[in-house]
Amino acid sequence: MQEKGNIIVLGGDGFCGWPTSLRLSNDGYNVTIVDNLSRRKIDVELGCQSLTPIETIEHRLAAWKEVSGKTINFRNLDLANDYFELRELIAELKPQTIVHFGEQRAAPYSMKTPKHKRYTVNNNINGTHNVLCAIVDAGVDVHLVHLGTMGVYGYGTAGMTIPEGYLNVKVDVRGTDQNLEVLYPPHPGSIYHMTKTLDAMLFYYYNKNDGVRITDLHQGVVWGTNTEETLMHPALINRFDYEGDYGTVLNRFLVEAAVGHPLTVYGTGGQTRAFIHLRDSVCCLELAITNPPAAGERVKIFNQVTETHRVRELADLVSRLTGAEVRYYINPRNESAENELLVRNDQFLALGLNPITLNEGLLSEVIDVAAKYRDRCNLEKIITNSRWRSDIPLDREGATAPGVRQLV
Ligand code: NAD
Ligand code: USQ
Repeated sequence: MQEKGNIIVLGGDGFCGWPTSLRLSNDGYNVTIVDNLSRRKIDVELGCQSLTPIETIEHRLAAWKEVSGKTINFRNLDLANDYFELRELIAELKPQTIVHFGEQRAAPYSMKTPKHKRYTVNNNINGTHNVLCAIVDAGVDVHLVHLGTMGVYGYGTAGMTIPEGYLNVKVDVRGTDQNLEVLYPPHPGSIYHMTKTLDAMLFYYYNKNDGVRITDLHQGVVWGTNTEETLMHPALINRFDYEGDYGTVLNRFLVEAAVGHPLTVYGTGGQTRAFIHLRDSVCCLELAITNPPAAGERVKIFNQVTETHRVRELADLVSRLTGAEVRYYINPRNESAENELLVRNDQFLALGLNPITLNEGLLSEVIDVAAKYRDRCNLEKIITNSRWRSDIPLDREGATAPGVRQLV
């Protein structure tokens, strides 16, 4: 395969970053992972590990070399603090692309305590700003591809379809309507989501002032666990979060079903969210990298989603497939109980994305992984102890019907 140039993957040891790093290496890029392994340290803090037994980064990279013959380099740097090392690395490698997964990404973790709120803001905002500042400081023309979130839009759309980043508005200029395109108004629902809306402002500024070429990917909830590459060797296995802070809804339901825990629907389960399978997430990254913005182009924004689902419908689907009991818990979050969600994703479709949609085969694949490692599941860690406000009660019991335990 033809050598394609240098790519730095920030946060390349994580759930989305690891399979993406493997794919880019397979594609012929010379990949360097930068990660401070903070996610592994948070496992220790939470007293809970990935459901799948993940190897050390050194063993992961050795296994990749063994099966693919390719080398992925690794640098242990903290994006939020190791500015000079990061700038030197960018100046030395002159990467064509930097992919930025390196943030604290769990909304419940970001809401646990003031310490966790401050950590999330310091880590994510300083990290993103350091990356942008270092790109300009190093004087390298880099395409920065950032993993953002659908949560920047909020999930209530007043019946309209959410556009890809920019909204057409009409303004009244001395009695005449004029059309304007503005950044979609931010509407974050957690401290974590708020950091992503602030990232967007940093991108806007560095693109306008310094001409940094940036793509911001507004990704939905990722589900699944394997990609072609992570299946190539047992030591390449991807992390699989299921506990109350980092586990995301569909993967949690699939693990809960595998270990015989009731499915944990929050509130009425009327929340509708956008989803994407991990394999499509990796595919979208490849498409974003090979379709960079031109010099002088504004920040490119893609909605990285393939479908939307309502939480209680996902629970019912998993229950039908597995026989698991569905339980309704007092929602620990401050979010709309019921919402519709319509989202555009035309840009990735136009670039050739062939979406993987929810199907029983893929759900069963995740259930099989969950069943294989069920003995590693710490049942005590499934119910979250994080909540959006201190007056929201923690609910460890749940109820068999929506509404029974709702707050009045
Ligand atoms: P993850 O927590 O598994 O991975 C993030 C990685 O970044 C970890 O390996 C962590 O150690 C590293 N990191 C964090 N702060 C760092 C710092 N200061 N310096 C160096 N490394 C640092 O998360 P993920 O699920 O892979 O998510 C990656 C990105 O994708 C995040 O930015 C997240 O917001 C976004 N995203 C994820 C999902 C999802 O469902 N997982 C959905 C939408 C968007
Ligand atoms: N939910 C349940 N039961 C659970 C877990 C979650 O009902 O056991 C509900 C939540 O209340 C929420 C929805 O499911 O309404 C989604 O929650 P989630 O934990 O799956 O996802 P979220 O907190 O939004 O965060 C995840 C990722 C984050 C990413 C975001 C994309 O952790 O990094 O940015 O998905 S999005 O949701 O589109 O904003």
